[in-house]
Amino acid sequence: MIIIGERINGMFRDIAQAIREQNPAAVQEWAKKQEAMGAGYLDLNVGPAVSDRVTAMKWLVEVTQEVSELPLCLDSTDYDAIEAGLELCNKPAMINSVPAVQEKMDRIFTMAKKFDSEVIGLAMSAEGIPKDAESRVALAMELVANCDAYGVPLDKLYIDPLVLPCNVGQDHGPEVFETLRQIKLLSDPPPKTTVGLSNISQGTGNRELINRIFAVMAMACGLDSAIADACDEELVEAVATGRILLNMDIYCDSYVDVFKSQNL
Ligand code: THG
Repeated sequence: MIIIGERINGMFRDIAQAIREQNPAAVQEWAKKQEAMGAGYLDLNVGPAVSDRVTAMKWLVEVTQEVSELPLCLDSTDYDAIEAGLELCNKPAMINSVPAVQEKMDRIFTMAKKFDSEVIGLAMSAEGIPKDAESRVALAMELVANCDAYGVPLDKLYIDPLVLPCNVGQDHGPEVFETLRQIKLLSDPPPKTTVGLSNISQGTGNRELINRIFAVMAMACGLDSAIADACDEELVEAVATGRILLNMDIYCDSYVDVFKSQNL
């Protein structure tokens, strides 16, 4: 499983302040730290408090690329901000995200084709997030069909079944695992999968423990990547170990260090 580092997000106070003051220090520090811990991508999200999201996203892309070569995952519901960010990316990036809503898929898959981007597709419609796996998989199928119709290779599509905090949506957990299993049967090649891992523990105690256990359970159901806390040492160790047990990496005594050095 690939970790998409979640920390450059204006939801965190230090990043919100960095954007406000146009001071790159905190952004660049987190970029380097997450890369050193083995993150394979860096999620960039300007956060909820920014008025000019286009300018803020462009700035995040620029200052992040000054210190890291990792591919970026541009995280916004503002597609103008995503497009402006993609113009500046030095290498193909990931678009985060698009729901199964036709006019949004039209714009995002056109953009993905133009910029050779990967795309995170959300298992939600204009009506919201369904609970049962069957409905989530049906929305995933719409995303697959549109991805294909716009000529974007299916292995560039990541389906996110959408994870809710377990203290409010506990009954969604098994549906998310079942959705992950079924997504791999949708097409050949199948789409990849991702989740916002830290969502599962928002507002709970034992956050790191819940994140870690959810991650390895989801890996066993076919989870390919997660937007997650790359700086949580024990999470990284759990993911590296999961990769060994799923025979995705070859065992050696130093496999955790090898995982961190690879930015898979
Ligand atoms: N799917 C996709 N993209 C996503 C999400 C998703 N992007 C955003 C989010 N969800 C994933 N990223 C985070 C980042 C931080 C937290 C949760 C998810 C988090 N933050 C602390 C909190 O809310 O308690 C903030 C604490 C602080 O302010 O210091 O948990 O699901 N495709």
